[in-house]
Amino acid sequence: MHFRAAMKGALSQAETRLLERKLNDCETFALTATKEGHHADGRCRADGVSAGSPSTRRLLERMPNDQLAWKPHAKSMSLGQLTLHVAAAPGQIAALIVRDVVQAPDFVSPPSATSTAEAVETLDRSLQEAQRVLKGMDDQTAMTSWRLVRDDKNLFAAPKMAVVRTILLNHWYHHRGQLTVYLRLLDVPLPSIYGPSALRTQR
Ligand code: NI
Repeated sequence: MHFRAAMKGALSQAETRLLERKLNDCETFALTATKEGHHADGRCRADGVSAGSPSTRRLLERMPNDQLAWKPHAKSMSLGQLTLHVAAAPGQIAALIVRDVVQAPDFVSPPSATSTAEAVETLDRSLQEAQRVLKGMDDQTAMTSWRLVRDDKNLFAAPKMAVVRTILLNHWYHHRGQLTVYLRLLDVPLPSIYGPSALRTQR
């Protein structure tokens, strides 16, 4: 609440309403996940995805088609690779969560988006898939164990609910933040995500 009060003085009314809505989305999800544990229903889990989707779509729409190969560092993903990863991740990870045991993928040279339009279409399909999976996941299933293995060796195990929170949602938000830095370095005007960007008038 102190955070809300502090932010209110610095924002316009419209921006305050947007921030309130985002905070409410996040708090609803976080409180249900932590206080009620297994009583979190599939709809709430899916809300975690839908809360982030309009701002992610606005971001992807701004990816410049002529900079797909650009990268901020030799070891970084290219803009096209990062954009496609942000677009595809929710659906791909949801598809993995449906299963109980998953073979670890090889994390080598991720594919690149070939255009802004492809990235946005991929995001739309990916979010539909993630929401379909999460809405259909009942509480009992959400608390069952999910395992990542390589051959017969366990690499990671956690309740499916925790995998949704960390690998599906937190990981997605992490890469979206990374993408905002790429676009900033390329001088692309950024949309508002959690409050106004530095270029309020160019949203
Ligand atoms: Ni990733």
